[in-house]
Amino acid sequence: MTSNKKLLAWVEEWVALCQPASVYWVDGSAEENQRLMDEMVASGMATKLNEEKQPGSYAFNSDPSDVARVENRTYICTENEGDAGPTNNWMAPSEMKAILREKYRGCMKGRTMYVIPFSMGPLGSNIAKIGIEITDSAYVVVNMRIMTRMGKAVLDILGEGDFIPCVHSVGSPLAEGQQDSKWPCAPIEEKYISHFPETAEIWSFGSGYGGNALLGKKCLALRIASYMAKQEGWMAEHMLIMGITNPKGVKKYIAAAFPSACGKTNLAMLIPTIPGWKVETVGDDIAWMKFGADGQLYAINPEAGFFGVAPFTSMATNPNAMISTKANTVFTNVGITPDGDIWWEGIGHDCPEGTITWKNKVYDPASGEPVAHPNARFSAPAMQCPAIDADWENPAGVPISAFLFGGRRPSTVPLVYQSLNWNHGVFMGSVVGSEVTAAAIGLKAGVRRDPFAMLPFCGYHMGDYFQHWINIGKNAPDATKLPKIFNVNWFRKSDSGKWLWPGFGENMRVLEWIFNACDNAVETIETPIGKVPNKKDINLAGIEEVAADMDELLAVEKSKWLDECALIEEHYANFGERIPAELVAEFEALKARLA
Ligand code: SAT
Ligand code: MN
Repeated sequence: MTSNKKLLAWVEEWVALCQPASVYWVDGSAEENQRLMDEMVASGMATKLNEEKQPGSYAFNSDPSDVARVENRTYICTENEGDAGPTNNWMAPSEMKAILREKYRGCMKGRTMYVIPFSMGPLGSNIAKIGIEITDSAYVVVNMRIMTRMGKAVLDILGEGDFIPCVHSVGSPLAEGQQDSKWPCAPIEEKYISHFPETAEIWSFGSGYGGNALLGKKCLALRIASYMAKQEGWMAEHMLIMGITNPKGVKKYIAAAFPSACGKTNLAMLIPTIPGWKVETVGDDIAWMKFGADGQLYAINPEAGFFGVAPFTSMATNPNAMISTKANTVFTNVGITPDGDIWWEGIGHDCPEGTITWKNKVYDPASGEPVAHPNARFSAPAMQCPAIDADWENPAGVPISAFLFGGRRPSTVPLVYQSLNWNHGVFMGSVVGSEVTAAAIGLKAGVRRDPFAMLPFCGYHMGDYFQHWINIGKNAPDATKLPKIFNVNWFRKSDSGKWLWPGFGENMRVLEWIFNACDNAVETIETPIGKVPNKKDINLAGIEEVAADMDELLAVEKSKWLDECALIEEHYANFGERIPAELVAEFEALKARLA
């Protein structure tokens, strides 16, 4: 256990409020994990998968009301409302805490309170942070064991030091003798995913799913950490990290931010189609970055696993992800075949008869209902990824040469372009967006802006966050060593609606150009929006048929960009006074170049 006074007092306080039947300090061992899995199988919450096909793996089905992050129930609680900004739900800390204290009172009755010490980042890294999550969900414990470094080793490193307190309850106490449900949770209007960035605390109530419950991930590593990073001069970003080695053996690392559903995990695990190049994965979701003594920016992946969307992941789309999930994996809301294997839409073969859907029904093709929930997930240990980078646990991190931004843009945005300078690159990140069709989850059709892919994850005012990015450039120890900034768009379509770029492993060809641009080894053509490639420098060997589309893929059309500027104007208006002057200047300069 621990003699950490703050920790012991904190646990005691929450035991008194939540009134669990017992308290258990998680040690992170394999035996403990097995015991919890066995208990959950016995209670009917978990299904043990076929030991030959999926050794050490288990499947869970959530309640149909608890299947994803709940942005409308997610709060940033700062003393001043203005500091949470226009993109976050806000409540005053004292008000939120008063509401939640009442909800937490007795909320763990009949359940075990688990105390989970965890480290975001390699144990002992100076970029890493320690959190302690208390939870009444054993499902959370077994997932945190995959997604973080967790257990006794963390307490040993913590010693008498400080930690980020994270409180979680599914919000479903059990009365004496009451039968538990398979997925306990509270109704949607009682769920609260609350963050107190100014005091570095997380209070989550009512959901057992994903980022609502595994508090190390979006809550700590992005919302709380982004605020800490601003205070302390580092960066916590919603970015994958990958290593790229060229045929000469030269290696560079890049970090990339894309809104959801743009293939971030696929890019992080890309298998190059051009000979001699190698891609290795450091992380698929979050990057924490600090400047090293040599003036370079270094990144760590604070996580230890992949919490990936299962549907449409297959040996064709992402073999490295598939292989990562082949053992010791927790699946949530996927289908289970009669022989105890997993199945989901797009896995690459037909659904076996008799498969049980995520809603616990025998699959009926006539029903029109999917087998796996569209947000079904796998939690897989990162070290099982065949392409995991040798330095993925290096406590010093890996040096970052380039940042990539991008979204799904069927028109306007070229395949790739480079920023003119740091501030211009920050401008590019601030206007990232994806085009959504009217059908998509009730949103207005058009470009949905998701600056830096941080919209749901920034723990403070987004305008101040833009300023933080500007300041990182301004205060860099050596401006010549700052990562170069690029925007990519794999999703451009022809007027007739055909994808112009093949995507997937072929994206390596764009990464090759970026790699060379980092060394100033390719010619760039200046356009009003930034520097585009000379098409001769995009390697099309083996996909010569794409050559006919290259002009269109790289085109910067003035009229389209004037329309884009009108949309950016609307987007920027949301942030009012807090848009940095540097970004206003970049926007004005873009308009002047287009005029
Ligand atoms: O559920 S998570 O927040 O961890 C993943 C996601 O929705 O992006
Ligand atoms: Mn993410």
